Amino acid sequence: MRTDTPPPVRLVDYRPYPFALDHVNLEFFLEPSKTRVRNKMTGRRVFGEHALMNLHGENLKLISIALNGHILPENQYEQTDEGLNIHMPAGEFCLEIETEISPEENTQLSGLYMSGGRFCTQCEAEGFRRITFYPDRPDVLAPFDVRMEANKEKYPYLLSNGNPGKSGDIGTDRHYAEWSDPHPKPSYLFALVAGDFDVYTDSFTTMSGKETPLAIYVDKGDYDRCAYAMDSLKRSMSWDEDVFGREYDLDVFNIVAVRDFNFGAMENKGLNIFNAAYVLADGKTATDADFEAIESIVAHEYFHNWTGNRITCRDWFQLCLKEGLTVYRDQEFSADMRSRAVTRIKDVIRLRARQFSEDGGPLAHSVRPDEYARIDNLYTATVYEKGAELIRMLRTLIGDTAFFAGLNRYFDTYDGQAATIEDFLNSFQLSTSENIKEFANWYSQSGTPVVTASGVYDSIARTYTLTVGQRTEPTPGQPDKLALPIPLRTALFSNKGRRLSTKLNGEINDEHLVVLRDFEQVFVFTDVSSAPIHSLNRGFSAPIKLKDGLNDANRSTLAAADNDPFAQWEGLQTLARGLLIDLASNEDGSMNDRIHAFVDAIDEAFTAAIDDPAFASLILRLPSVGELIQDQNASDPSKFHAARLTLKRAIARHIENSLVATIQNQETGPFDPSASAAGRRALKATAIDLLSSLQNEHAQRISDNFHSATTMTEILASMNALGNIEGGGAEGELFDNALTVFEEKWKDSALVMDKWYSVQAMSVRSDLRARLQRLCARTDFDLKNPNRVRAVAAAFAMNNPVAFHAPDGWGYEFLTDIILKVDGLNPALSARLATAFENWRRFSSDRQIHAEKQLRRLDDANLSKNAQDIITRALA
Ligand code: 0A1
Ligand code: ZN
Repeated sequence: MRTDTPPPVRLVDYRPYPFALDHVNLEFFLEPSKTRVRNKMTGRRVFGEHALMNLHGENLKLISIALNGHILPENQYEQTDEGLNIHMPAGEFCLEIETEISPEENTQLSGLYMSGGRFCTQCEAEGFRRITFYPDRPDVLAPFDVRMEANKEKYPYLLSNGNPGKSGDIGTDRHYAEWSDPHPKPSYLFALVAGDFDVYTDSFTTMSGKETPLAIYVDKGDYDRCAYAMDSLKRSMSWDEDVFGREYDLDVFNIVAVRDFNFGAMENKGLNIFNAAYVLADGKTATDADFEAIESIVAHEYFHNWTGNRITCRDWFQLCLKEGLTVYRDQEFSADMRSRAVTRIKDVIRLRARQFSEDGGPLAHSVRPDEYARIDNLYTATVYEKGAELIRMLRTLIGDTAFFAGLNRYFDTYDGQAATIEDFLNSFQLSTSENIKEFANWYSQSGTPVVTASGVYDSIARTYTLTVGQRTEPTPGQPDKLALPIPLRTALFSNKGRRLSTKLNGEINDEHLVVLRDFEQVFVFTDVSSAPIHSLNRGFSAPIKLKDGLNDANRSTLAAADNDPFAQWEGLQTLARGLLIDLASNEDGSMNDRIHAFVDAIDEAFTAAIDDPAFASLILRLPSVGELIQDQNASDPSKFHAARLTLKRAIARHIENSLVATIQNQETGPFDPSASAAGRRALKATAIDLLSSLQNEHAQRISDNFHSATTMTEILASMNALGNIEGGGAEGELFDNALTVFEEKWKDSALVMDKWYSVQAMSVRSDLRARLQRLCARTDFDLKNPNRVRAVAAAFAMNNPVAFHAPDGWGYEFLTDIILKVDGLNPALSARLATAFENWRRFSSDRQIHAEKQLRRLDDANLSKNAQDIITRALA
């Protein structure tokens, strides 16, 4: 075990930087093995008696330092593992530092690195210090001027933040370009790209009439796969003007797609850098999920221009200030572009899968934590997704008018600055008469509140007394929990399924906002005409776990009657969850009546939803194994898998004809990426999945569908289904045959081949271990490419719980082997993979023994600080 764990970074230790930078001038002499960086910072000491200036620096070769035009003598500065400390005079300064770096040796993909022969950068959170010595903290803002010089033939495009300036040739084979970003920014938003690309261009005229050229830079040959990303960008720009009143603020906007990237994308000012997987799409190579992700990530990065760039974070504890708000904005955008109900359902599925499991395990932390060991590990579902839920709740609590007034006040007050959550909340407090003081506790308290509800009807007084309580389990470092303000959109239905108009707090309505502020509270509805069934947390108005005290019959009534599609879906999910959990521990057939009742309820809702195929497909979706095991102890994922299979079979048998007809429904005409066409394909994919639960009965049909399908969504759905039809013989051959055909067709397209890898890694079949080993031995399995590693390791560990948690521990061992190999190359990636162990203590004791063995193996391996942080917390 590591004993030299460094002390954590603490929010209470925040101190403003004593120096201000007025201007930064960067010059790059780009060579893959030796890039020279000249950094000229002008500024002043703002306060403080100590004249020591701390500059961060990592993996840099220092060439020279000059202060106010003179070479700095060595006794005037000190170089440490973390950077430079320089003795500075009072007043203004001009500091010039020259360093050398080796982009081609940078496999961490943080700082300046090479991808596909091109230079690119990733500076958030602390990558800029791998480029030059600098106060690499988000509260030091400066306007940047950048000059790049490089070989002209190899790197014809030279890009950076802001607006383009002069460019020209130098001698015969080199050239230069200058960029100037007038908006003061922190170093994490710096970006540089140099290389040869296909360039897809367009333009957008902003609300004040300014025509802004837009460009997407992609690998040569990928030009035809840019249209959807460009269209998404233009729709995002327009939506941000319409809904939030925010206009773009530079002369150009550029996006660059790179093959090797640790995350989805990065919002660098005016020069967003993307993982190519979230830019490139066409009707042949991309699934509808890809189109949807591209739309939302392009929007997300663009929206950061205001929420993150114009107003940034004072320190990294405030990360949710930009991320939670920006995720909220991109979710609203997707809801407006697509179906609001379907978008909300998908957001909730994701929240439950990723954030609830994080919040319930050893890696739980609050949306704004008090301390962290490694900043890279704070880019979590909690900061992003729960952070977005907090914004949504705030809006529900204070109403639309105060919400937009508060947001505008925030933009007006903090534009050009680095802000805190307090600044943000204060902007809303000044715009509403609601007291939102307690709301701040949502930011500091971790864990998912469990809300319980029960009601009593008084037929004489015509009242319904609803008792609602909340409890949050202890989480690491937080044994005692506060009561949080929880807004619950609530409706009452008659037992015939009619929505009742009732009175609460003097207001008559058929839906009320019940705000639970204490640990337990009683709400009395009056004018209640008959014994009601309550429907709580409609639209998932709060990120909680609800125990609403209803029985299956109540739920079926609500599911059939509710006109709110989210509530209807949620009712069926709750029904399914209860049934699956019971089914997993009852193998004796005693559940048949409940199964039949459930299948009838699903059939009714499905038939009613048939005109909205996207929604209909979600009606047919059962909670995932990952979701089902969350609240269980000593769990065995294979039992939940078997329970799901039983229920899927029952559904499939019941609506078999309709599912077969859905599959046979061939689309004609050119590919249509719209939400409605995607909805039809989603339903088809669900039909394929359900029919595959009947094993070889429909295997041939699914295989035929694979061969005749024209869209990637259907092709992948068929391959997935074949992968899960267990058994050797013909069915196994159908899967392998499909894989061979697919590989032959797409072997030269890395992003498509990632799907080929993932389908196999996610398949539940007895030959999986050997299959995974074969995959990892292939020459195109590149440990330096995060997409490829994730296509195998993350797909397996995060999306194949049955195999990953195999009782003999081979899944844990397989992941550990990969983490050990990746860690030396890319710590951000290995740490992310290690989070798959987060809930290891929830599993059966045999599994825990194997998981712990592998965690100890990792703990002993002297891993990177990032990976070690995850392992230490998982083992604590
Ligand atoms: N800020 C970017 C993505 C991002 C994620 C993690 C990072 O470092 C660990 C850095 C950037 C976004 O939200 O899109
Ligand atoms: Zn973001």
